[in-house]
Amino acid sequence: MPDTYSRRHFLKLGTALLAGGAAVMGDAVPSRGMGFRGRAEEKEKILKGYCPFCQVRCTYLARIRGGKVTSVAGHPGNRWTGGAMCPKGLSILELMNSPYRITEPMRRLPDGGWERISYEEAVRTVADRMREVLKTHGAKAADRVAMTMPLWDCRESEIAALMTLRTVGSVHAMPPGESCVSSASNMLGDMVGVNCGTVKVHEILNARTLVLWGANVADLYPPYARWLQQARERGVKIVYLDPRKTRTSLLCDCQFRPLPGTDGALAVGAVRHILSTGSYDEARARFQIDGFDELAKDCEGFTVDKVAAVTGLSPAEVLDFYETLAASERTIVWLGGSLSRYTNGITGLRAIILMQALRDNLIGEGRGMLTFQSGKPGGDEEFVDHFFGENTKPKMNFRRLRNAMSRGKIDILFLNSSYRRYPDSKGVREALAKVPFVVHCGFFLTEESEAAHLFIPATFGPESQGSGYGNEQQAVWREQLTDAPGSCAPSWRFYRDVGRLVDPERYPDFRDPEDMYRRFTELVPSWKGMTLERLRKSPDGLVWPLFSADEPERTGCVFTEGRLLTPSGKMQAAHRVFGRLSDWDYPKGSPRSKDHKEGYPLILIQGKQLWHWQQTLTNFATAVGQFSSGRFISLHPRTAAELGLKQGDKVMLETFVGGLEGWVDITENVLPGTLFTPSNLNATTPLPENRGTHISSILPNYWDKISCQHNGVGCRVRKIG
Ligand SMILES: Nc1nc2c(c(=O)[nH]1)N[C@H]1C(S)=C(S)[C@@H](COP(=O)(O)OP(=O)(O)OC[C@H]3O[C@@H](n4cnc5c(=O)[nH]c(N)nc54)[C@H](O)[C@@H]3O)O[C@H]1N2
Ligand SMILES: Nc1nc2c(c(=O)[nH]1)N[C@H]1C(S)=C(S)[C@@H](COP(=O)(O)OP(=O)(O)OC[C@H]3O[C@@H](n4cnc5c(=O)[nH]c(N)nc54)[C@H](O)[C@@H]3O)O[C@H]1N2
Ligand code: SF4
Ligand SMILES: [Mo]
Repeated sequence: MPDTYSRRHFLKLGTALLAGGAAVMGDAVPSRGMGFRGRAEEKEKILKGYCPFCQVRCTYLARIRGGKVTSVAGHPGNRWTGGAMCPKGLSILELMNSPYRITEPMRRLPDGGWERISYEEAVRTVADRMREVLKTHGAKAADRVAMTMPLWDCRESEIAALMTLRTVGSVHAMPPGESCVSSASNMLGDMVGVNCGTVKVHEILNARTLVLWGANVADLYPPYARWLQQARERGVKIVYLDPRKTRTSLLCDCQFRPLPGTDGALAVGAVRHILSTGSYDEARARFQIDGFDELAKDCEGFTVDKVAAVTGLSPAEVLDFYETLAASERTIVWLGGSLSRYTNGITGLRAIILMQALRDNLIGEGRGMLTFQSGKPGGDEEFVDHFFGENTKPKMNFRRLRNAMSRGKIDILFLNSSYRRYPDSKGVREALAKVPFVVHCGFFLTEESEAAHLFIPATFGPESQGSGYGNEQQAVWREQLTDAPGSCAPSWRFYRDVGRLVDPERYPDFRDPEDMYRRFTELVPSWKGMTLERLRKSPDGLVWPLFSADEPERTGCVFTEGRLLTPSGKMQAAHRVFGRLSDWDYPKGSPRSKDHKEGYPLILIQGKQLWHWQQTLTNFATAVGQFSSGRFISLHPRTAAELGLKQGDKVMLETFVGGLEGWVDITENVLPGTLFTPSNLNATTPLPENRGTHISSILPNYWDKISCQHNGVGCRVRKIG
């Protein structure tokens, strides 16, 4: 057994790296040995920043000469990434300098064309429009203005935008979470009292078993693959649950491949197995779980045979999985985003968390849960309320906003994201067409700009300073590396300028993100110790919260008092709204569910690829586009044979909502009866390898009680051409 990886050792390492990092950090310093002997003002500078894309939040060191960024490389002092960055993040230089980038604001003309306008005019147009809505609707204006939010370039942009909405009283900002992992974060919040990971990634080195539950770490968080490698070297058993073989499969000791959307049954069966074999401490379980007495009854139907029939695993495999869990003293479960992408996801997630609680795997070393997002650091609401007064209004979710748009009840929509992130994106597009004023902040001509009346060119991360946050609950700081081209404006500036025009009395006149950040640390207690000085020095940021400047970071288990962080210190086995384990059923629209549609026998999964970031940006970069294979549709050899399809056949992939074209890729990486296709392609990129009808256009508008869903629906494939 590996000896316990000491937290002290980890902290020491972190501090050493931090000290090393500080030598190059702080103010810009000239780099050595570059072989140039330019004038003093042309000296090369090295500045620090972080990648604006995924939640790993890789920090980097960038070289700048003559005001231009010449290179970006992962920060070697980053304890979470080990100095790595993935190709998506590195494509930022190409994206910044892309010839396809739109760098001036544009207004839609009556004939459908665009007219270039100045930044000042764009800001004035938006502010006038907001004042008009206020004049016409008074207090009701609040429900006529809404916003979709991206994973912003920095937190200050996000806060600035929230405040702009508040100038008309609106709180209707749609976070990406609704189409991301909010089922997982809500279940964790409800059951253990924190809406994100309960440990940091390094804790997996202290576990005996690591379960990657739909967590395709190697493709989705490449810099974390090294943690899996290290864990394996230390003898941690890595078990991967994914219907698909991926790059992560190579890093694991074993993989189980349940049919898509059936993990919940497997997890409820695990709870049953633990209870029926007595492999738990009853006194402790009763202490931690409210409703413990009903649990056995709730999962009694989920016998090994039943679970095997549902998941498509053999009874021996199901038992093997359960016995691995029962034999493990310390288990960490890493929840993949895909668990949140099925209408039955919340029940499965509840069962996984209960399974961890029963085996006493939530509190203490080598135990806990990791997720595929960072959780939201507190303080935004406090901060915004400080200027605009306390908000008591409930927020719409996107499902309601979509209805409101369709009924002509929304006058202004700030579209700061793709609309293709929501299922039934064609329906979303139709709803958008009913909004008289859509403002899109973006970078390229996309489906979103086609839907907009005003286009505001935004800046890429390195073109402005600001703070961000990541998976390890770490906040990071980025310096501005270079000026943005043309009239591109960072979102914090655009929203500040609009907000100041609409409501100069209340909207704070902050100068830049640094100014806002400093005010934030003064106002929000949990951020008091997260001083900008400390943040700037650190090579990988600071783990929140820090209530004072001399407090050390907390990188261990979040349950420091030995109890859960829910108000009662306990978790509920069942929930009034989210249901109980006995509610588990196939996901909506699945060929196996009661409400399935005839004629769509295959199960569809779609997902992300290593070299692409979400729906939009990297589709415009050749550096990553070169790895793209367009709209391929992976089918198992048996399924392909049954359908009479050959490798490379051109096919139509159809759900009951619609169809799109692709080509057949025959591979055992997918299960018989299922198919996989990538989620990133879009229709307007000039790069043919990334061009295609977006997958959300054929996904039904399904939601669970929390979020919208992307996977598991029935589909069919037929040959064309
Ligand atoms: N390369 C890349 N990495 C990213 C992103 C990106 O756009 N590109 N986005 C980031 C963001 S915002 C997020 S939220 C995360 C999360 O991203 P995820 O939502 O987790 O990513 P997916 O690729 O949709 O799914 C991950 C894996 O789940 C598997 N899967 C599908 N259905 C099931 C199922 O029923 N059961 C099980 N056990 N597994 C299933 C898929 O085969 C796939 O390998 O990724 C982050 N990382
Ligand atoms: N079918 C399908 N749909 C999915 C997923 C999937 O796997 N499959 N994954 C889901 C997940 S996990 C997520 S997180 C979402 C992500 O969905 P989105 O948030 O829509 O992701 P992107 O495509 O990255 O959106 C990029 C756009 O956001 C805007 N933007 C980016 N940064 C800024 C900024 O700083 N300021 C402003 N004003 N605008 C900015 C730009 O217009 C840019 O073009 O998609 C979800 N939707
Ligand atoms: S892993 Fe995530 S944060 Fe790191 S470079 Fe890639 S996209 Fe950026
Ligand atoms: Mo996401």
